[in-house]
Amino acid sequence: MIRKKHFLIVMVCCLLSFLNEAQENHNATLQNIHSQQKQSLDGVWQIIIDPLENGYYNHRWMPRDDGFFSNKKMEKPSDLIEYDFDTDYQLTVPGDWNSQMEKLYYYEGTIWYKRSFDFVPETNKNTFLYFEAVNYEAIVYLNGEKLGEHIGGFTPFQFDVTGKLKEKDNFLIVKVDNKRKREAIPTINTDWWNYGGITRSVHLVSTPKEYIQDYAIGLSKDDAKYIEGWVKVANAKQEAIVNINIDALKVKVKAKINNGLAVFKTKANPELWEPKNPKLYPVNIVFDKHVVKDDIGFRTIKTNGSKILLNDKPIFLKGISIHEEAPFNSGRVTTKEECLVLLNWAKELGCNFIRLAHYPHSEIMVKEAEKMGFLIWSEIPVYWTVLFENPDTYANAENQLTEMISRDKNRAGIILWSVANETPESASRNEFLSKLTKKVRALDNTRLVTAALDTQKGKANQRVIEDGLAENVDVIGVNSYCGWYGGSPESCAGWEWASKYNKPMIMSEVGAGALQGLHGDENERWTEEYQDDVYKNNIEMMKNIEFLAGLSPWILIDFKSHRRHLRRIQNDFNRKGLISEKGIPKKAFYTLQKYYHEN
Ligand code: GCB
Repeated sequence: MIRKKHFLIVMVCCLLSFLNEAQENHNATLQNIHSQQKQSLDGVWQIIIDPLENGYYNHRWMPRDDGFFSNKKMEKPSDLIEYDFDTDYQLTVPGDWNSQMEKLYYYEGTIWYKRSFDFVPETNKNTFLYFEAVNYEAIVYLNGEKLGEHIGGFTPFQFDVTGKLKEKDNFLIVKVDNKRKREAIPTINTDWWNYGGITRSVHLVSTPKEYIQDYAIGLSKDDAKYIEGWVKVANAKQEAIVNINIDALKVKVKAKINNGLAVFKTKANPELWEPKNPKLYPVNIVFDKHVVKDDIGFRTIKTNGSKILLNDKPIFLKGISIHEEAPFNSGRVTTKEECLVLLNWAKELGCNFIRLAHYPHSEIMVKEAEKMGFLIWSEIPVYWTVLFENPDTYANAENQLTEMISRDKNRAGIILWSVANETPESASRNEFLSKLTKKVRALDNTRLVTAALDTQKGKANQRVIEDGLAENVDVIGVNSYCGWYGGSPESCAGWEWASKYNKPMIMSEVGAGALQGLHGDENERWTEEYQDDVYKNNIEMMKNIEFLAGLSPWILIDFKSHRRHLRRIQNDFNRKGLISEKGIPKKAFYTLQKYYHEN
């Protein structure tokens, strides 16, 4: 028999640290689609490469009403239709186009994707078309009708297609455009490959008519004896009940819906999630016929002076930065196996922390990392010199931030939301980024806010962290390339750091380039010995930074970048990886590993 106390629900809406996002984010996509009834639209798609966008614009540069989305076919021999998806090229989804077809290696522009499919409609169900990510702009059409658009290459979006699907021969057409734009997020200039395409999976997700749309569940920030959260139910009757069951903790909550939202707070005594014991509890959220299952970890994350506290205990973050670059073949990561290869290398290195740079990685990457006990830094691509004065640029950044937090808010592994990387100081930048930090707190005040800064001032071997944004973040990320972009490697050990802020600092980037297999003198750039020397000296430097709470050197593996032209060494790769793109560790890998194992 279930004892009465387990039904105890404390309705303290306004005090709940978890409630904010439910109120702030009205357009949230379905939470945790991987636990829902779905049909995959992955596989081979027909494509048309359209650099002039004449599938969209006519010769007067006006949008056509008979664009490629109408999927016209010749009916009689005299017809003039200058495209045909079904006899054109093909690409696999998920996947970037640059690494699937030689002629698309450098391509930036529009490609039209088409996929036909059958569907078995069920009465009393809703259907959503869900894209895990498309880089960068997507315009989506179903059976010739425009469903909508999405901007931003790394976060999910969906359309309600209930009642719009036929049993046979539906055709879905997506115009994907990865042209870089000055006002975009990221902007024109980045140090990674602009992989275009439907880079992550596409699904049709079915839910009951009254369905669980979203939820946030975690340990109470202010009182770790409680689990609290909210469940958002679409089309629910007022005062209907949502059940939240965590059997292993004997938690059985019945929460009443008020204006679509069921808020709860209940006593519980979970084993706390931490890197050495990444305990996740199966949680069942039940509303009428709709059941969503998740595995949720419970922990708190805070700062105290220059310390980061996990479950109220100081923790030093032994990290590594990771791009979403596939091991062995490069290109975008598309499978769980590839995620696991990257994560296992980080484990082997001795990490308890990963910085997922420079944009939100896939949901599967985050979930696998959490299962393996990694603390995670997740960020949006507000990178270098974006147009800080432009309100549309801000709106775009805020939207990507909201979508990132919305998708991953139930992941105990994520402890840091980062709003930017290496942005140049100015009044407009400070305003832009402090607005973003406020937005993070409004959406989720249970985690820490950070940004990777490169604003250090100082002469000779003195470095002072001084940045208008530092006041606004909880944790200061510092990117510093002593021994590579400035200073000789041996000078780094003698660098002394000071901070104007009583806050933790993470050395969010530090590193040097080396071509795996190239050996020589430690003064010779690009050799493994040079890179190793930079690591050794920077480690000595970091040992003397009292307010250092962790590091995430740059970077786990060599990755493709349009900025890296030195053919004999770089061959389009940024060579700062500790592991080559073929999976072979360089000397510095073992140096960092030794440091992590000894500390
Ligand atoms: C940085 C950037 C990172 C680059 C790296 C480099 O500071 O944050 O995206 O890849 O330097 O290798 O120059």
